[in-house]
Amino acid sequence: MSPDTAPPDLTVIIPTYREEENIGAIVREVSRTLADHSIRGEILVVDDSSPDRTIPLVRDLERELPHVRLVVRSADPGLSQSVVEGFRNARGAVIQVIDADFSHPTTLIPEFFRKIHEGADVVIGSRYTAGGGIGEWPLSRRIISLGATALGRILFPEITDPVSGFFAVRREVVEGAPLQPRGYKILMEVLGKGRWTRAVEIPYTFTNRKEGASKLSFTTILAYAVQVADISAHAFSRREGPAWRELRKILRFALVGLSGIVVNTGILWALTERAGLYYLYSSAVAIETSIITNFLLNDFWTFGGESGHRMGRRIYRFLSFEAVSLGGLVVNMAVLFIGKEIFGIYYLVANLLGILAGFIWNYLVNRNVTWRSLPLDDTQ
Ligand SMILES: Nc1nc2c(ncn2[C@@H]2O[C@H](COP(=O)(O)OP(=O)(O)OP(=O)(O)O)[C@@H](O)[C@H]2O)c(=O)[nH]1
Ligand SMILES: [Mg+2]
Repeated sequence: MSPDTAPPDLTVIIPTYREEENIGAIVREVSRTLADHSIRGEILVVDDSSPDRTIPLVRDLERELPHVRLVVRSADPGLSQSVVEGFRNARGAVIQVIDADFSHPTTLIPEFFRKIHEGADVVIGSRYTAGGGIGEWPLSRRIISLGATALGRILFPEITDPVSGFFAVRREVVEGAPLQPRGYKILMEVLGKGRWTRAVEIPYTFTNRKEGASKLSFTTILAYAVQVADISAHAFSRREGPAWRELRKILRFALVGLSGIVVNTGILWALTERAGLYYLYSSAVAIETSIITNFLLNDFWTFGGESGHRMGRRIYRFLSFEAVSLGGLVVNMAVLFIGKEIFGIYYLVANLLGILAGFIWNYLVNRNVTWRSLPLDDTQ
């Protein structure tokens, strides 16, 4: 392509490593989809020096199709690194990322493109929203995928598939963003460090690759956990953006919980020592009072800052909070019991684990039920 031609409207990045069986067919299929919808697009294949025939095959395609380009990388191999290299080389105003192995339906690309034009900054192909799905995955892969998704959803609760490999962004989202690509979960990095406000999801069903084996390993999972921690630290230091708004809720919720301990202890002491009440009666009053003060602080402070939709009236939120707190008590005691009786952990230590589990329970259920906000978009 000569440098003086107008830039394309869309860049489709296809990262590849050893994709000789798929690359020709996928490039042609994407190409046809773009032509069918009159989208002026380019296809950017980013390859990590595959030792198979991927590179010569794409070279042939480059000669045959003017809108196909190949970038060959020779250092620091990796899927995320390759996608970021693609971002740097992309000329389109909209950037789409898609796997080479037909896991992602190319026919949806025009819909991604349209959503960006309708105002979305990020469009995510989701396996976990209504209408989406995964193929025949073995149980272990299902569990790992769900775990990774759950971890990601702590920071981006409204996004059902924050680790999807099938997504599109407006170019400004990633341009100049301090991305630190590693591992497989480039979308998390984009959501954590890119500039965006509006994300939209499109359901799709993941199709298994026919050739080759999955590369998922323990190190992949570890790298992902490190990435989530890094994104959290980034959000914390910037104090802006969607991930920061979530982190702030978690921190506030924790502070409110600590204040509840003070209220609980104070009332227990006062009623027992000053009012001469039997300590278990004092405790009942102390617990309920701290639940009420926690609720009020969370309702006005932790979850009160934004104008998002909330479940019904305050009284319903309060009843929900009570029920969730009761559940938290059960979780706390169950972990204490299992830790002590089954794993033989010293009971005070087991109780700390119980408190942590109870906190996670309380936060997640209250965040997503008691103070649930509306879904991101009207598409679901
Ligand atoms: N450039 C580059 N591309 C990669 C690398 N690893 C994977 N890819 C490509 O990234 C896409 C997704 O990789 P897959 O191996 O299909 O990952 P997956 O879908 O999680 O696993 P399976 O399909 O089960 O193997 C494919 O297009 C791969 O060719 C890499 O290290 N560098
Ligand atoms: Mg795949």
